[in-house]
Amino acid sequence: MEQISSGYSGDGKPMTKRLTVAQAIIAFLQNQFVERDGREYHFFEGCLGIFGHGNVAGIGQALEQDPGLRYYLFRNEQAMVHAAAAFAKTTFRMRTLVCTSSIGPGATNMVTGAAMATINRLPVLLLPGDIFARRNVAPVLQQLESPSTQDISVNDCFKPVSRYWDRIERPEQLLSSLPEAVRVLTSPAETGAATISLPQDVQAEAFDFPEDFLRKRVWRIPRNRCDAASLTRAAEWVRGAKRPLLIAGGGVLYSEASEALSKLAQATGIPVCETQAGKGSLAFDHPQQLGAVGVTGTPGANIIAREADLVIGIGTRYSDFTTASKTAFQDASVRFININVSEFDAFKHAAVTLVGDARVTIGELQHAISGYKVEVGYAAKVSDFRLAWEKESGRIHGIRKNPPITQGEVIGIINDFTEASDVMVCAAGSMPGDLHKLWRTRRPGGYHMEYGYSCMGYEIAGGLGVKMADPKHEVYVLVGDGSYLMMAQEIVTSLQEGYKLNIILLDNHGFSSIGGLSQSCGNEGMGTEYRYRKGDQYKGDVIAVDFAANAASLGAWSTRVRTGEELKAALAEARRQPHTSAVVVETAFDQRVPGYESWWDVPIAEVSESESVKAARRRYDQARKKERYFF
Ligand SMILES: Cc1ncc(C[n+]2csc(CCOP(=O)(O)OP(=O)(O)O)c2C)c(N)n1
Ligand SMILES: [Mg+2]
Repeated sequence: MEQISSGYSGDGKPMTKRLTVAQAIIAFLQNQFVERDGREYHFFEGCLGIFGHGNVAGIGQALEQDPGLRYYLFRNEQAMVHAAAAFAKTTFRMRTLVCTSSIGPGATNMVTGAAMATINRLPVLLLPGDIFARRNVAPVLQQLESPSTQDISVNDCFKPVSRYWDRIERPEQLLSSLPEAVRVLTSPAETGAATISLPQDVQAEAFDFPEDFLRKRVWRIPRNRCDAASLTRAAEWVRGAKRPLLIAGGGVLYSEASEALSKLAQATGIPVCETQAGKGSLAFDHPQQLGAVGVTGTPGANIIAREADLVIGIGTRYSDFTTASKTAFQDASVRFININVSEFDAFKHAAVTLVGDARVTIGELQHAISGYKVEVGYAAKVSDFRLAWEKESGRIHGIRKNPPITQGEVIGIINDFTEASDVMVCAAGSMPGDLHKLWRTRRPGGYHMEYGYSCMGYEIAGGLGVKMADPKHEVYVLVGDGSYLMMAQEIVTSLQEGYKLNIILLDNHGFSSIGGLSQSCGNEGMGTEYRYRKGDQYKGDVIAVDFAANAASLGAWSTRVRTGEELKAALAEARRQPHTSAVVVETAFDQRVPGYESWWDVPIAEVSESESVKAARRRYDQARKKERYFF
């Protein structure tokens, strides 16, 4: 049994350890653990970083002296945060990584990553260096000065994108700040980016830290139960429902509630659809699984949603992609029950709020409605939609075109090639919509999509974070040419660390997604293709970037393919490779997987000289009439 210390030495003085602020942080972080369902985890598994004068002598010194928190050298600070968040997502938020940066640009490079982590509700601890607290040598290199205050630095930019923000001006502030940061990070309802700004001089200052502060601490991740009266009300609503629908969001996965959801769906026959973050909550072939819902949804899920009289949202924040910009639910008297750890999300759509952990609340709801089953006709409709979608997705997977081949075919080939234990990683462009519909997910965690922020550049860095969290899985990173050009450099880090990634780069010479969107808004796709300038426009030849050579130059094994057969052979070769590989496949820019039974609010110019824009505006005005408020 662990000794409980009185915290005092024999002579009555508190036991302390003289450490620098940076050394104390590194010692403290190593001793933070979380526990859920009787399993205990080290919460901070390592520290990703790039050193500069703002952290090398402080945090850098501490990490070098104490290798207990393993250091990983990255190539771009934004990518560090992506990797840390992807790591946390892979572990269902039970473990995460710390990110250290220098001051100035090193710090602000992390702001985009912080926003991404906070939006996706993923814990990451950011330790940007900051300007001198002492101030006498200001302005220091990379300091942004203000004539109106000395109490500001570029690190204030982290405030709106962090769930916790602090600046350590005196060593003893750590004693209250660090535990508060870990409380927020380990809170299922509050989690996101926690940012602790560390002035360069303060990092190196010594202080007598109480030994108790540095002792092992275990944070219990609770499975909170919901309010009993609300549960009774919710059960009444379910019993009265003719056309209920369950929406599985990311919260189902983070709570590891897939089995509970599967049981509820099977016992009641209530169909389940999935958001991007919730995809994989149920296996693709589960009898109640309707697949993706919303803008990028399947026909069955969207028709059932349109007609539903009761929507039970679990762990979803109802983004516009899920609600089809508030047009998805059209039944005049549709009502909502929301199961969510976060009160903020639970109250959306004027729902009955079951504020609690998804797994226990699903179980309690099932108990409260025991005996309830949807009518036979409704169950039959759900299974007809399932069969129809199997046929339609099979058709898209099976489209065979001469090169350049279609994205649907590429997705089908990769999906068939990969195994249940593999992980597919993606984030931005036209692939997320296609994958949401088409990818046949076989286990929770097998589908890793960053679509809260849909941040171009996440893919390779995120894939690395996934691999670091669970190296026994093969990781398949699906990345567009646009995203690759934004952030490919962590290929080098993957080789440095021996974490293998299977990258598949779909080269359609530009932004197919935004090109399609531009056209659907009545425009001509200006600025969405990678072509040489010709006069005022980009109408010259395609700019032939040699992506295979680019990936090879960073150290990856790479190859270029044009047909489906070549792709299959390349995937097999990549699998045999011991290190990171990149398979570059040219795909058609304008052969897109269609949308089904849904709509997305992207406002169209109210006045224009273009006939196609005017027509798009008329369609838009019509479609917007379906947007609803729920009171
Ligand atoms: C950092 C960032 N900048 C801009 C966007 C807006 N955006 C969304 S998709 C996209 C194009 C992506 O191009 P590519 O990766 O080639 O994918 P494709 O659309 O061709 O499938 C852009 C510019 C974004 N999501 N993220
Ligand atoms: Mg592209």
